[in-house]
Amino acid sequence: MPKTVTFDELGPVGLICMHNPPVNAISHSVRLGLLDAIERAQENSSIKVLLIMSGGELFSAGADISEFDHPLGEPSFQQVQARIESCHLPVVAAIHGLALGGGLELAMACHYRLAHKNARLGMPEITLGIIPGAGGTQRLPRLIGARRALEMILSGTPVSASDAGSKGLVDEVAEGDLRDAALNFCNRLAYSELGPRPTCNRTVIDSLDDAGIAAALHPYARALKGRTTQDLVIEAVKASTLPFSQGLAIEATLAQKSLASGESLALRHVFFSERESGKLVGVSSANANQAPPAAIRRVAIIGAGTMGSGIAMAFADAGLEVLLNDNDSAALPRSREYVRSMYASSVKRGRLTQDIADERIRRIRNALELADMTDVDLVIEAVFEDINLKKEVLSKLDSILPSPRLLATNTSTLSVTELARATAHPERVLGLHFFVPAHASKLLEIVRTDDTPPESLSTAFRVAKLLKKVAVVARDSFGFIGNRMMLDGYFREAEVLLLEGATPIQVDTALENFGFAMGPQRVSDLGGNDVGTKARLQLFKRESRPDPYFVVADRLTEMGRLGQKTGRGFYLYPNGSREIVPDPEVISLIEELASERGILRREISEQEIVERCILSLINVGAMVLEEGVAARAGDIDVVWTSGYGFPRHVGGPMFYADTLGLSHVLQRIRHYHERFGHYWRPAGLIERLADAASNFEQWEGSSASRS
Ligand code: 3H9
Repeated sequence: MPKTVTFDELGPVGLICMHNPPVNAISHSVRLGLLDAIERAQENSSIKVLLIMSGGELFSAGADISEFDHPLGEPSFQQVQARIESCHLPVVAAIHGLALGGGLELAMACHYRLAHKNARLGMPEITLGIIPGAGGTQRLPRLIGARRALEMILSGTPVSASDAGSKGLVDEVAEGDLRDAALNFCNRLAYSELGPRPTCNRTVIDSLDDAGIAAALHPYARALKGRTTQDLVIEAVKASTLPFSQGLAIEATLAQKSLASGESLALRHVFFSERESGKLVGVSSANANQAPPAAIRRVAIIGAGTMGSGIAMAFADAGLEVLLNDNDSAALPRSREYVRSMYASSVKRGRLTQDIADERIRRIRNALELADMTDVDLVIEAVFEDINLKKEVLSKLDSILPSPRLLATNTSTLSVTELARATAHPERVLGLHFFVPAHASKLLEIVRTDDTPPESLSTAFRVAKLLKKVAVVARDSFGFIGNRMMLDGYFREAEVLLLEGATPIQVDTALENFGFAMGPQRVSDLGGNDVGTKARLQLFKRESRPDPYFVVADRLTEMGRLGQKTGRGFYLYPNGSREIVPDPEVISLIEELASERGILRREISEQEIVERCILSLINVGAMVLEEGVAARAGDIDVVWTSGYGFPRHVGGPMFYADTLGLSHVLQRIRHYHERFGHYWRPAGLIERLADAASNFEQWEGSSASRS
């Protein structure tokens, strides 16, 4: 087995180097290697200073998260760190790339820290539902103060090396070659009076009061809604003013509590599912080069509407050259104006400098003819959702662009198979389903057909990685993964609940309390009720659905109540405000639609609203899975947590179903099936798994899911 930690003697410097690709996670073997190297160095009288560095792209991404399901093997982080801190030789950490979580905690246990100017340092544990449990909540306040430590841990976002330097987290920021700078630093240290400088012996310069805690929490109030990890973080950081060993013991108890929490299990599931979803089913990372992706440097976007312009921005943000084409002569200048205004607003909010915005705008160039597209690596068509128009554009592109370069359609409703087969090379046409706003939304659904080979999927995964989006593959079908579950499950149930007696605000509040970023009716109003109506009309050309199916939303569209953009939809938005105001007229309309269908309205509890909306989401999700539209339950969870506002800390609908227990899920679905009939028919997969006392996670690991 390759060694994950090496030790070299470089004059007075003992160089300990971590080599644990891909991210130098501090797994059991690394902890063992570190301890062993420190012991060896201590016994070597010619060594005066110890230097800890890493090979590869980054210092360390922290603890090995895959070890969290079992008790961590010895030596523990604490044992390794105590050994470093008590070492009679000064120990220096030299950081490049990233030092995250346990990686930064290791560096903080060292006596001195250097960071390359491009390095970033952070404590992302909160994003995994845990607290920094390897001394981070005790050492960080000793280095930068309790208030700043709390802010950094709550944010979960890394800081730059220069920021770390000004906070006192690192002693020196190095330019140029880090190894040279670090050896230079160590040589100076070896011949100076400065010796070991244990962080644990420092005192915390400030303490946390209620006002400080409230101010630190404020920016994350939305992100942390419904979460509990932050309470454990606060308790641990408060304990940093106690003697070090006491604080460390409190941290250890709280860390265990956080690791065992449902929130952490769910967030860790999402973390690994997001990485898994960007891989071909049945192809491990090691074998991925069997289907090598094509290089992507220049792309072309056809269709310069809001979606096409957003996609162009996504590529420009990623540093690619973009050609934008539209057959409407007014569309290109309009798009340029839109792109400019979007970037101007980013500059105004301090997210970009004007120079960077200008550079990105320059990357998007207009192309007046489709024939200009010959030297691009990928074309995405985002023209009007009309099957004949899209067929025409794709087959023209197919004749212009040399094969096997990828042709993608951004359709959300049409048959990708039919579009692909309109060209001479259906194997190179697939769906890239972006979500609005395309440059900012995290999810990219990759829609494959029966003709799509692994190479095309690999290239699509590369596109997602370039754009820093999470990719999920869906088989071509009605609504793919996300919209099918939204329309046939979640949103449909929300509409039926309206007909049965709930009000829009009741439904939205119930689901927002469950943890959704926004309730379904607010989402419809934001996106435009007309947009939903048009999409459903297109989808019905593939498959129809029986009444009642979005009768309220469609009637609102007919009435011109399109949502926020017209000031009226499910709610009123007086004077262009984004704040919702319930409208009695909408209730009357719902009553009328219910009475036309003979539905008796009644009081509906919040619990019933949540249960029905979430169970219907799970039920349709199981159908999507057994039909092979999604390859993995985890893929569905990624779609819903990254694209549809499902709370990450609940893990996604399929993970949540496992948490509830599938026999309970089935029993409740059967209950609603008896009450409401056919559309609550339980998915066969849920029945089979519940009968076998199994769950989605176990099914995923079995061969049944792959057949
Ligand atoms: C912690 O430190 C707890 C301590 O406080 C207390 C302990 C007691 N462990 O994301 P990528 C894998 S908690 C194990 O695609 P990128 C990942 O699964 C930790 N595996 O690359 C993937 O594997 P595969 C706090 C990890 O370049 C591969 O590495 N740290 C870990 O887009 C490549 O990952 C964090 O939360 C890990 N820690 O992004 C940081 N990290 O190839 C989590 C990654 O088999 N990591 N893997 O699919 C990240 O944020 C990103 O991975 C990183 C690289 C930015 C580092």
